[in-house]
Amino acid sequence: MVTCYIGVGSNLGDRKAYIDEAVRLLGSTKGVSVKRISSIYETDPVGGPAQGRFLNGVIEIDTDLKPINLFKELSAIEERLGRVRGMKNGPRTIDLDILYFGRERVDTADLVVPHPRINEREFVLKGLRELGKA
Ligand code: PH2
Ligand code: MG
Ligand code: MG
Repeated sequence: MVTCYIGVGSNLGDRKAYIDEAVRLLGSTKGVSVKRISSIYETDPVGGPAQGRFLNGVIEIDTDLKPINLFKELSAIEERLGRVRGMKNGPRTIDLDILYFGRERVDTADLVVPHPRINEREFVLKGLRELGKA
């Protein structure tokens, strides 16, 4: 069992509803239990095109999955919640990023953990700080 931190973000549609539904789907994923959720806060978009403000937060989970399988489950939830992959850093109904996976390091074409941009993203650090991870 490994404790992981997942960054969640949304800036399209009913942002809070997408985040709530993502947390619910994550909690019903086999091999995952949701432990704590930071507050959900509004942030200005960083990078990408001109786009609406985000709601962001951080979710703490325990998991028995391997990092790549957790990544696949997160991608399936994104797809189920209408995520359409367009422009890099563009607007999205839901984004679920693995920030930390215990102390593990992953460096593959599909997945890099810890997330390489944690320290330059206040919208992620805020949630991690609340949960005592930054
Ligand atoms: N995600 C990005 C790029 N920019 N800005 C904010 N405020 N919140 C995000 O979640 C976010 C972003 C790429 O995933
Ligand atoms: Mg992201
Ligand atoms: Mg992402």
